Amino acid sequence: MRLIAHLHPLSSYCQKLTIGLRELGVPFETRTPDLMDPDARAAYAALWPTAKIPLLQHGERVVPETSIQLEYAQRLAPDGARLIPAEAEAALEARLMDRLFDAYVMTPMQAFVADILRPEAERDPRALPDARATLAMSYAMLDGRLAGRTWAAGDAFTIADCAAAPALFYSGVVAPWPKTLATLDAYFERLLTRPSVRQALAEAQPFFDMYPFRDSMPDRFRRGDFGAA
Ligand SMILES: N[C@@H](CCC(=O)N[C@@H](CS)C(=O)NCC(=O)O)C(=O)O
Repeated sequence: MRLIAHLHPLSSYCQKLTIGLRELGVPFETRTPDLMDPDARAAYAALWPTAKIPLLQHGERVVPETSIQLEYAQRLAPDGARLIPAEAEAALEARLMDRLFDAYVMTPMQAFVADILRPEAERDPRALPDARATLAMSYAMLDGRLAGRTWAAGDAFTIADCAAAPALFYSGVVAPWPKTLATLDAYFERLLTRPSVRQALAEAQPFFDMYPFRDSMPDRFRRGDFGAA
């Protein structure tokens, strides 16, 4: 049965999914819904009411939400590859870090995009200061928690790293972390060496012109230079 991923390569959560699927070695096909077209959007929302991307379809089954999608895909992985460790404590740490990256990096990062796309009169004056404060807290928390680790939850690359790579890629554009957070900075550079991450970013690069903060993006990324593999 084919696994179909509805996605757009520029989207951070879609990158989280494709990074994870490739880490698991699970083959998938992609479809890009045209969410600006009312009929296409209604058809997409009929699959799952939030109409968020990405969405997974596996036969009759519709799987929403990236963390659940990756847990579902793990069941399909050949060779028993895992993104959520089998051992209970390690699994908790991977899930916790996945939640931290989603809730406290992705969410405030998305606030910048939502704000700039909104008509000026509808902008919430608290939105960006709050998002900046959340990111500052998160960066410091993550810098501490990542100490001594290769990947977000320890020695193994997990679901948390799938979340971390696109979250930090885009949050580093809208609100760069201070270079004094050397552990976080080194972790981000390590993520950029991972083939699954590089592939997701390379797939996004042709669409960077659509990204509202493209002018703040480091030149190396705009050029599609994601560092030494
Ligand atoms: N919690 C969701 C978040 C998905 C999400 O926020 N997707 C964004 C793209 S990165 C989206 O669909 N934005 C379009 C919209 O909200 O209409 C998940 O993990 O799948």
